[in-house]
Amino acid sequence: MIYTPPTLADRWHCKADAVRELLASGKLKGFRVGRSHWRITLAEVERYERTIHADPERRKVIEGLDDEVLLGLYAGLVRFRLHDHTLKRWVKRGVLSKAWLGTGEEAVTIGAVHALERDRDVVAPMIRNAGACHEMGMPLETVFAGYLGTGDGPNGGRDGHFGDLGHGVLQPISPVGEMVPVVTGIGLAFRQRREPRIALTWVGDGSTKTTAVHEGFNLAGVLRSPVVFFLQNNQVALGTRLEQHQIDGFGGWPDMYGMRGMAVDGNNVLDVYAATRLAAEHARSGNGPVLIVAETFRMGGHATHDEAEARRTFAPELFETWGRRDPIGLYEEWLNRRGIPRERLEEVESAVADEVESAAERALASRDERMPAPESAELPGVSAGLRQPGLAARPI
Ligand SMILES: Cc1ncc(C[n+]2csc(CCOP(=O)(O)OP(=O)(O)O)c2C)c(N)n1
Ligand SMILES: [Mg+2]
Repeated sequence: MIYTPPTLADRWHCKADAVRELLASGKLKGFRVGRSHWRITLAEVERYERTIHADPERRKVIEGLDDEVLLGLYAGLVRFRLHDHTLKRWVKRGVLSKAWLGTGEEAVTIGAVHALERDRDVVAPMIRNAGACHEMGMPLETVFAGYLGTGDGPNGGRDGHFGDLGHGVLQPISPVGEMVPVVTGIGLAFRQRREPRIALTWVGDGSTKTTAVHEGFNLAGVLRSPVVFFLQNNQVALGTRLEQHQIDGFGGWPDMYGMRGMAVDGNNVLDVYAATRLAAEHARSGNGPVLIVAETFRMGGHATHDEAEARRTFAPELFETWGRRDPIGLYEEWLNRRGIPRERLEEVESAVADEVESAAERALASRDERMPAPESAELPGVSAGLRQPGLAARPI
């Protein structure tokens, strides 16, 4: 049975009147409606509820959440999706050449970040976790300036990878998996300085095939580094499906590295939140690292350039199955059943849509005035070193 409550997720993904209204009001300028098969079902709503009740410890955490936290999680999910929509729009309009999106996987990022002590913990996002930037407190306008590569962006327009340590966000680097040993080291530094802080990073299923991941997991396990690792299994790495690069799932991995292990429904923001809270407590109290395996699905391409190929990578039914598990639609339904009226959710949605829209407009407006001078791409010290004759003459 197809269940079609008037949720925000539905309005984004099918041609409902509300979308036309939002478009007419100018709030979602240039927004394109798509993926009409993203419909949550009653069976999935019930499954969502069962997941929340499955683990007594996590259930207790969820039952203790007040409306402020619940709506904060909701706002975070909406913000992340609209952040992605903005990037997609910019690609369609030729503002950006391509963008990497986390659409459909938002809960793994938002639930995890909200469970941290955001004023002292540190995160290292990968491309699928860009929402960690704004949820850790980086202003959206700065984030958008980062994509535009303008001088007012987080790294002065030097690189499309950005973070801000002031907000506890490490700047990612291109080789996947390399953040695992880095956060392990950061965790060790926290412990040596006796600071009650933890580090958290996400690793894709494909990235688990890199040496760095195994070195980092092993080191973290052996030295009991206070780190929470998320293994974000979205069933694919670029164009390689999970079963082409992994045998028997990841269930045995935490034991293999001597870490506490947890498995979560990556499309259930409450399950992710509760598991991360427990994992963070475990790591913060000196009990060592935790590896959380989150099952989710990449609803689009690796990036905006290969959407069509991605559609051919999996059977169409798989997109339908996961479309029925839209993390925002299901959470809206859960919130509503818990007694938060739809009007309240629409207010939050509307406020976040305004916030995203005006941040994007301001970032775009500053683009022409803020293009960095070419020489600003040099990093003091580092770039100077590369210019030294001895180094420059030796190709690496
Ligand atoms: C060490 C390394 N190898 C290959 C690449 C090219 N690359 C970028 S993303 C990616 C796929 C990663 O898949 P996964 O870890 O599952 O993350 P997902 O994209 O699914 O979120 C690859 C192969 C890279 N950036 N770094
Ligand atoms: Mg993957």
